[in-house]
Parts: sequence; C-alpha cells; structure tokens
Amino acid sequence: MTQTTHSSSQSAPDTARQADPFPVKGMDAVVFAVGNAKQAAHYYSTAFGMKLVAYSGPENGSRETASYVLTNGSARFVFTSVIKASTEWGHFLADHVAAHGDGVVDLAIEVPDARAAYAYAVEHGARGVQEPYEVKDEHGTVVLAAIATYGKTRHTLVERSGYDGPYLPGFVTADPIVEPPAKRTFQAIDHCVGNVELGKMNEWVAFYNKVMGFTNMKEFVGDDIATEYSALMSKVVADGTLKVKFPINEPAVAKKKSQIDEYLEFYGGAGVQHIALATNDIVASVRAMRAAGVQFLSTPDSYYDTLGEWAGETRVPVETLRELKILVDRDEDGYLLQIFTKPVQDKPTVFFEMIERHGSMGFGKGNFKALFEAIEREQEKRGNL
Ligand code: TYF
Ligand code: FE
Repeated sequence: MTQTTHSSSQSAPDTARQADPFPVKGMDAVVFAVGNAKQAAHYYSTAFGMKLVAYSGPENGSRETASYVLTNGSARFVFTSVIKASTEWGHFLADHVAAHGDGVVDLAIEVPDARAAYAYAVEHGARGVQEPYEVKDEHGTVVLAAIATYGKTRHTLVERSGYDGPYLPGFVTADPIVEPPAKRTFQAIDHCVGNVELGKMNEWVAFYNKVMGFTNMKEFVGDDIATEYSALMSKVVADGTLKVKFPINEPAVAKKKSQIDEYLEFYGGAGVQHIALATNDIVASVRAMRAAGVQFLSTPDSYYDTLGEWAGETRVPVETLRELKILVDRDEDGYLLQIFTKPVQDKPTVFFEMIERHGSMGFGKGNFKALFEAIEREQEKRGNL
C-alpha cells in the first residue's frame, strides 16, 4: 500500500512552504439543488436540527429560484430549487435536478482573497466557471468566483471581508422554521466526499494538489483492501490547516458491485457522495436524529462483541454504542466515533456521516469492512448488488 504523508514538500525549500499558495478560511457552504427547497429546509430543520437563517425568493426579488440557508454552528447548507428558469443558472439548476436528482452543486470555500485564489487556480489548470465579481448591499461587499471540479460540481470561492448580512447580498434574514433544539446536533462540516469515475481518483487528487495546493492525508484505501471487501479506492486531500478535507473515491473491481458504481449509475456521473458533520456529543446527536426519523446504517452485534478488544476505552460505553450503532476507530493519534445515515433521497446517492473526533484525524479506515458490508446489505435490498 502506498502512503503519502501530509507534509507535501520534503524537497522544497522552507521559504516555499511559508506562503500558502492557496490560503482558505474553511468551508463556506454546501449548496444543494433540490426539487423542493421549501420541504428540504423543513427536513434539515426538524430532522437535522439546523436553523433557517436566510432566504431568497420571489418575495424579495428572486423570481427564478428559491433558496433557504440553514446553519448549525459554522456549518452552512443552502437548498435551492427552481421556480421558473429564465437565466443560464436557472436552467443549469433545473437540468441538474432532472439529471441527478437532489444533489450538491457547490462546495463553496471561504478564502481571504477570491481574486487571487481564482487566478492561482486557473493558472494551475482549473476551469473557471465564474470570473471574480463583487456583490454588495447595506451589510457590505462580498467577492465571488467559481471553478469547476468533478462532475457538474463547482467550488465557489467566497471572500467575505467583514460582510455581516445573514448570507450573501440578495438574501434576507429568515426566522427559524421550528424552534432549534436546545443542544446542537453538530457544529461544523468535517469533510466532503466526492465519487469519481473508475480510474479518475488520482487525476482529481492531482487536481487539488495543483490547483489548490492541497496535500494528501495519510488515509488511503488501496487495491489490497479493495479486492478483499471494499470495492473502492479512496484518497484524501486537505488544505494546510486541515479545515477543508476532501476524500475522493473511485470504484474498484471486486467480488461485488461497487457502492461507488451504484452511486455513479443512479446519480448519472461523478458528484458529492457524503458530507461528514462534526459533533461533540454523537450520542445526543444520534438519539435526537433517530427520534426525528433519520435512518442510519445498522452494524451487526458481532461488531460490538469484539469492540472492547481493540478499541480500548472511549467516552461512550460499548452498550450505548451498540444501542445506537455507532462505530469506533482508533489510530496513533486518538480515536473517533462515527455513524452513517442511509441515503437521504430515493436515489441511492447522497448521505451524511456524524463524526466525533478525539485526537484521530483519520476517516474510520478500521470500520471500512463493517461499514461497506452494511452498505452492501442496503444495495442488496435495492437490487443493486
Ligand atoms: O470519508 C470517508 O472516507 C469515510 C469512509 O463510501 C467512507 O467516511 C468511505 C467511502 C464510503 C463511505 C464511507
Ligand atoms: Fe466520511
């Protein structure tokens, strides 16, 4: 198994390391194109415990689309649907929903300088889809630009420079749909995962290396594991501060049909597979989400029978992990607790992960067998194995 380390530039002089060529502040938003943003906003409020904070629609001058902005801590999701397409963007969104179902169109990244970030990205091989432009209102000025990534997904580069409105110019403050839960179900986006076509993983890893100066994290699922059970290969790229982490999966030929092939077939190409949400109390989060009707993948009891032997002590008693079907992984830096939802739409495409980290910066490699078997049981029920 080939492993690359996070420090990318063993051979580069120290001066080359000092200035990050593509500084980022973190994820700005995950933007979803959906068939019914009004109902999506309700689901993410009542089931995921998010808070509606901003809105744009016909009542405030947006005739073409309706967009709902929900937050939880620093995590921000935007749900957009088309009312009546008239511009290129409206047609793009309508076509996207028709072709892919509900899905992610934009993994927006907050940067200190959107013009510089865009120029660097395009110089290093990115396809620009939106030249930098300014938008302003009484709350300040935001600079936006966008580059294309895998499938029809884009990265909008967002320079907020003190903007203090509820989201972006064009949006008005909105009241929560329901009273947000007293305890947050999550507080940040931990990572955003893309599924790409067979043989394309390394190309997209190289894209993030070149275009954003992202480096490879050590988590790597290679052929040896793939042929045994996982039917996928995965590498993770991240910015130098590890605030933005993008695992990239591709299908691998194994005994069974890859879960990545299932995604690619039903999504209609490459796209965002899952968004991992960081929580500091996964037990409370999962209890609240289960009570609200969110469905999680199930882990067999045998996983918990042997857990104590290798996982050691965790914050949560094994019996609680067993009850809620939470997974544990441990590495040299610490441990993590994680759980995966079933797909959140009828297509077997986008799902979510809840993750509570205690030192470990991994992605749950030790759970891949149990997790992939759980996914395969679902694939089998759907007739896609
Ligand atoms: O982000 C990750 O790498 C983990 C593991 O289809 C994972 O959450 C990888 C592939 C997959 C589901 C989960
Ligand atoms: Fe993940």
